[in-house]
Amino acid sequence: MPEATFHFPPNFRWGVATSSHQIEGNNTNNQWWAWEQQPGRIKEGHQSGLACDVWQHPEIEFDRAAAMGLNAMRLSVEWSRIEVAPGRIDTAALDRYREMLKALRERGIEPLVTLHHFSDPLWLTEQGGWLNVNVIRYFIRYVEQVVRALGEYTNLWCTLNEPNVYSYMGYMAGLFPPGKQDMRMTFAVLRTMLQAHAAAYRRIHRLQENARVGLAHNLRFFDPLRPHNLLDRLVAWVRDMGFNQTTLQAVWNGWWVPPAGFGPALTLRRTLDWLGLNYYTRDLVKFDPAAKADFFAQTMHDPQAEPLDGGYGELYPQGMYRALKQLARLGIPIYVTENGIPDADDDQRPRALLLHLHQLWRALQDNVPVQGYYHWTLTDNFEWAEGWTLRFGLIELDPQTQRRTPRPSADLYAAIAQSNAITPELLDAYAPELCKVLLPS
Ligand code: IFM
Repeated sequence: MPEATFHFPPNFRWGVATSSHQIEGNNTNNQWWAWEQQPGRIKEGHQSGLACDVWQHPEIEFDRAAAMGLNAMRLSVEWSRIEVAPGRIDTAALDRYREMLKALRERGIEPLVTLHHFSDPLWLTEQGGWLNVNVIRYFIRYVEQVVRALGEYTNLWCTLNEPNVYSYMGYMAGLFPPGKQDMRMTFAVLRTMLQAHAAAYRRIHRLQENARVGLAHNLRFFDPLRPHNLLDRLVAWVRDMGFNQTTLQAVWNGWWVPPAGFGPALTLRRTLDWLGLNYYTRDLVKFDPAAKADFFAQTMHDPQAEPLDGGYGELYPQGMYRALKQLARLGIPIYVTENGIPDADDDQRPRALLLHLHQLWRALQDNVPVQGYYHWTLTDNFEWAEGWTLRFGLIELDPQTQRRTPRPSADLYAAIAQSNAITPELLDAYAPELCKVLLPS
């Protein structure tokens, strides 16, 4: 057996990532719950319902994570539970989150708390949501309450999850609430979200001296289908600007770039202590003169690549290395705040996990300052417009009975976290075909 082992740095964070609406259950006071009640919005008419019942039984998840040897967990707090009506704070909800963070600490797990992960209180939606610029003020008021209540147990904060996905899916693709298809609104929402991020960044630092504040950015690759075709390259570049670069340019360089606008965004500049990378897949992009509504681009997946469940994308682990190298230019710590694949029968996940982590390891060898990896996700949860049809969990969940069954990749991930390494034995046991690919002969 070959001997090479891929070691990760001491103190590397091995975690799982989750979000409130996807796991807590009965989040009836937010816009997603209302959206799920509308026929035709969610695949197969699914609803979040009790989700993973984490609001009532968080210890089930925490015990599982601790038993796996994980030392980190990313979770979000639910604005609609905490601020039940404008300015009306439910202190019992905040206490509940305090108990949760304490319980994590007692298990040796460091919490990374996301303040906004796709769900908005209904009262905010009724006031126009993120199209109403007052939202910045409301968001700060809520953030202040959360930081005061939970600051004893964490200093690692993620202001927003994937503002690019929230604005694109809700205002361009129309697949998330409020179901709009309007480019002007899309970028108005994105701009407001990033302004709220910057304001939250400052407020958190005022409240907590040692705070470490970042945001989770979904970076997706858009590669030209025909690399030498100038028009394919152009439309791929436009996609990359619209989806990836607008956010990064604003919060790092303090500059709005098209199509989000053009000009200074000075108050946003350098509002990151760290950056979260949510990496999943890539698209190939082809110029198509007929696709006017899609900015003359057709997107597809590489026919040679392994497709993921439910048309989610293609297996493209090299994207992990490319993304980390790209983000390394910022010169700040990076957390992989999400990565995983939908794979109900777990026939791809062990291999995918190993391949993605190997690419992360490669980036570490190039001195990219990656501090941790949060797998999406611990237990199957409510996958937004895809309902329960996509299963991202290391642990399988039957949402009806709440029965949990660990998939083989849960054991694999536990073994990696515990040894802080990918060993030849693990490769051999979980994906022997990779030994030839990854190990020196
Ligand atoms: O489930 C989502 C998560 O809420 C945001 N990032 C992508 C995940 C998988 O699609």
